[in-house]
Amino acid sequence: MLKFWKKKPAADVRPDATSADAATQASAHDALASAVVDGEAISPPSPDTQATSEAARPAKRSWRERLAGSAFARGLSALFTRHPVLDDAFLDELETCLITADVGIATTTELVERLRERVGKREFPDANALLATLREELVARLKPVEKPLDVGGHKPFVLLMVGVNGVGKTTTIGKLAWRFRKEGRSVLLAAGDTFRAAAVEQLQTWGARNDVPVVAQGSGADSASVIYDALQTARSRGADVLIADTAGRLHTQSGLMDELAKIRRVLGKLDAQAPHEALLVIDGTTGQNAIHQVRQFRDSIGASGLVVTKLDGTAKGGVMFALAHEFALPIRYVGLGERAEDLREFDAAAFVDGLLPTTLGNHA
Ligand SMILES: Nc1nc2c(ncn2[C@@H]2O[C@H](COP(=O)(O)OP(=O)(O)OP(=O)(O)O)[C@@H](O)[C@H]2O)c(=O)[nH]1
Ligand SMILES: [Mg+2]
Repeated sequence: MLKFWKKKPAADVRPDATSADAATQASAHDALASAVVDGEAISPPSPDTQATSEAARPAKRSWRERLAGSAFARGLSALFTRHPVLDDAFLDELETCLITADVGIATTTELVERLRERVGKREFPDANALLATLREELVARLKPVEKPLDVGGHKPFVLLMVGVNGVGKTTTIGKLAWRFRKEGRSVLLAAGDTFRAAAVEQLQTWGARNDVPVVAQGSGADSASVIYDALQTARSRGADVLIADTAGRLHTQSGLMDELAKIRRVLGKLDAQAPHEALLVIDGTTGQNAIHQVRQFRDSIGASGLVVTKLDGTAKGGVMFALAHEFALPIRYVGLGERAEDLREFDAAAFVDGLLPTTLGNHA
């Protein structure tokens, strides 16, 4: 039986949620003798400044634009261009392409075998039909982890950022601060990376850029105490969201992993449910090692959601499928570049469309 699939247009988009009305005002500052709070008040962005800065920004880049350079996208594009006929050689090369892109053996084998069976039954009249099916199959594997984060359920909603060194935790906090402010939420940041003075400054720069206060103490301070103080401040000021930075740590360093457990314990004294989300940041260029990182951080500190960064760079892209296959953890956001608007809510269809070639020409 022949089946025809209509290829959907490449969906780039899910417009960013925009402002609800904003709310919170700074109120009495509570007793935080040792903490420094940068920034005066927690207030929504002024509509004027927002409009001007929006107008000055270049247009938001599409998922395809950002993902086209990945080994996955280039591999698939080359594959469909080179193979006019859907035969075993095509499927073998597809298999290699998926494995090389870090999709993982289990998912790749399952996916290619399903396609092989259908090619055998001559279900695909042409490469376009197979491409459409491949798209559906890939989207289906990512859909279960496409679960946007709702920060509206608690006030303040406490987000704890964790991950190994250099994956993009602090940058992602800056991007999230921008996003939440744009949604009209009041935000407070906690400089919980007390290892390096530069880490505090980096967070303060993002805070200043987004007009968001930062609670910090000197470097060398106890991370849990900074974050505890920040939660007290967030409560007293009626902030909507508190985002806490932490130092990068290897998942194998048990002492440092204990520090995260301590942060959790200490926060729990103020709010038994805090942190409401422990976001594990994964560098998309890491490949299969990402699986070990997620397992360790999930088991030791109960990471509840993922952010996969740097998918715009040399990332192969396939790690998203490996993560979705291995864990049921929601992928909340993906980093498609270094600018604030390059952090996107994860959208399975937009991601897959960004990886697949648009047109195949006249393959038959
Ligand atoms: N291309 C690209 N670069 C990113 C992305 N996210 C973060 N980066 C870059 O990655 C580098 C490290 O980012 P940080 O935010 O400092 O990483 P970190 O996890 O806080 O690092 P430590 O605090 O040292 O553990 C910076 O140069 C960021 O600009 C992304 O989505 N795409
Ligand atoms: Mg950092």
